[in-house]
Amino acid sequence: MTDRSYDVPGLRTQVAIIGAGPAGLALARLLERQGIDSVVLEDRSRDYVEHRIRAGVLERGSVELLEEAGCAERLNKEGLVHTGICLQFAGERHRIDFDELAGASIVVYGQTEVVKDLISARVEPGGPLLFEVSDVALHDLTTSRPRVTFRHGGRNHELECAVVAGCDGSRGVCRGHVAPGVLQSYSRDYPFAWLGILAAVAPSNDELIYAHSNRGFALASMRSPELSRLYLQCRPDEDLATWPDERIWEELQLRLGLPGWELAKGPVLEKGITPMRSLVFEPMQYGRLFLAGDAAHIVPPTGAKGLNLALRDVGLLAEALVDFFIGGTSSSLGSYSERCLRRVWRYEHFSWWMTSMLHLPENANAFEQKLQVAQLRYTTTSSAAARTLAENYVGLAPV
Ligand code: RFL
Ligand code: PHB
Repeated sequence: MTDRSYDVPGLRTQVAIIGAGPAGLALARLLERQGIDSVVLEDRSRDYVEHRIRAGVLERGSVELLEEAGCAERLNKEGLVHTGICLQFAGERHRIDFDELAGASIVVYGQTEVVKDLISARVEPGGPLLFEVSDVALHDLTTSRPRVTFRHGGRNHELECAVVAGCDGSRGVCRGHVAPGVLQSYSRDYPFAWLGILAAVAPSNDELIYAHSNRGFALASMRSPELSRLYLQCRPDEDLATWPDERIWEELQLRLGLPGWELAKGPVLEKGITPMRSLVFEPMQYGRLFLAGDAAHIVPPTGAKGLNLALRDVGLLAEALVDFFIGGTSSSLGSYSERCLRRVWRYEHFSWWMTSMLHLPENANAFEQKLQVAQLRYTTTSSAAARTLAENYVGLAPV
């Protein structure tokens, strides 16, 4: 395409990064620290991106990547280190000890905070990051000089680059620029969703509780010593209006409560419904376009893997781009997709397994529920099975 109607020519960079979510922002920082230029284009406002409530669990590998990006100071101060989680079923609560089983821990720190830290590290030294851009389009991806056209501040712009990083999430535009027939998609939709709340109340338990119950799944998580994050399995077409706060607390207590253990309630600050989906696009490369994070794959949130996978992708992409721009070799870029997809499929399996084991099956199938309880009992009583969960959850499973 040679559309030359753009009136502000001349923008040039090494890597054009589309999307200022965790993937795009972390990639920009990792490249910046290696002296590689990038421009980040984001279609939402800074305020919107910084307050979009999503994930909350970081693997040690993700923490290390954020340290490498020079953005972990507040995370290391305020993040809550957890050495295990609880699995609850049949009225029993069992602990999976990550420290003992996998010699590792996780850190609870909201995605909102990760994004705020990455944005301030980018904009304070004046790194190019444009919010509220529109009409992003990619051109000449199969040449060595791709271009990105977009609108910003009421004007058309054109950005010349050597590589485009498609970090624009599951509803982004980058994937749509891959030639027809190149991408293969693999997906699974689940017959349920999560109703999530953020509440101004101290967490009722020191660790996360994943609860299986005959009323459906529930999860008690947190954001800080003063903020709880809680989820309930619901239908994908559930109407949020039918869930006043009082009903949510009642249902959470029914699914998470145990004799002598009550969930503490508090003002609900935010609520929303998250659909559940497994989806992978292969390959994650097309010419000079490299997809990363949710733009290439989605996992259901039960394994807490979406954010971690997005960061792992850009860790590999940053290394490959260093080899390309500084080392002058393109072999790491050439194997980027294949190397990412190994971890992607490991995490797809883990997320699907956790989801299938913990959620009330369609039509409350009694046979499947019995299998779930048998699997949960095995996972909490066999050290081999518990280790499988622990290794995957903390992110140490071989890929
Ligand atoms: P993101 O975070 O979606 O960031 C993509 C960015 O690209 C922007 N964008 C565009 N920019 C320019 N031009 C365009 N045409 C653009 N189109 C989109 C978007 O505005 C956005 O800023 O993807 P990234 O960076 O790959 O990060 C992935 C994680 O955000 C994601 O995997 C997790 O948050 C998934 N996820 C959850 N994961 C968990 O582990 N636990 C959770 O509780 C959890 N909750 C969630 C979630 C994902 C959700 N989404 C995507 C619907 C809850 C929700 C609602
Ligand atoms: C969260 O705190 O938002 C969270 C924690 C664990 C999950 C999913 C979400 O598996």
